[in-house]
Amino acid sequence: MTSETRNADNGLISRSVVTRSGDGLSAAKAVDLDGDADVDVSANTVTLANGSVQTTTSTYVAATGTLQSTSTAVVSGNGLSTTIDSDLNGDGTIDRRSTDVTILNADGSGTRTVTTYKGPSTVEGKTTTTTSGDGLTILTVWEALGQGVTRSRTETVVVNADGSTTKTVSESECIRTAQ
Ligand SMILES: [Ca+2]
Ligand SMILES: [Ca+2]
Repeated sequence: MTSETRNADNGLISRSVVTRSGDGLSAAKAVDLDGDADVDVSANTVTLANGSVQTTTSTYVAATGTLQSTSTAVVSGNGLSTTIDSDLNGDGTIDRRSTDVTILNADGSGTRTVTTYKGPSTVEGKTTTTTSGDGLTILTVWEALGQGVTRSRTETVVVNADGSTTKTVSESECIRTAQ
């Protein structure tokens, strides 16, 4: 499927081409942002054997067509886990990684953990949000692991007898000395 934007003189402004595989498990999108027929952004989506969906987005230098950056996102089949690997300078080495994982418990409570990395494996920061089964208590903990700072925030909502609600927020910060 091709979609184009043209100016009043019918000159090409931009073009986007989407190609899907016959089995529907993969799709490729190529976008020419400036109408010069060179692809500036491409996105390839493929469904992996375990049901996860992987999308690789690449940007290209307009003048030379060389690879500028790549970002690969993998979303689990149930949607509860996302990993994004970014190669910011197109040299094939991952510069940033982030993961976003949600665990749902039988009682309705859940924990979502978002972790950012420098490079593929050095943890930079982590945010953990725990929500109670009734949804009335939310605990958020921030860890800046490189700096040894942890901050937390607890939000509790109480439903009063007259139907009104009272929300209590408490925050704390703990600065650890470097080990
Ligand atoms: Ca172009
Ligand atoms: Ca890189």
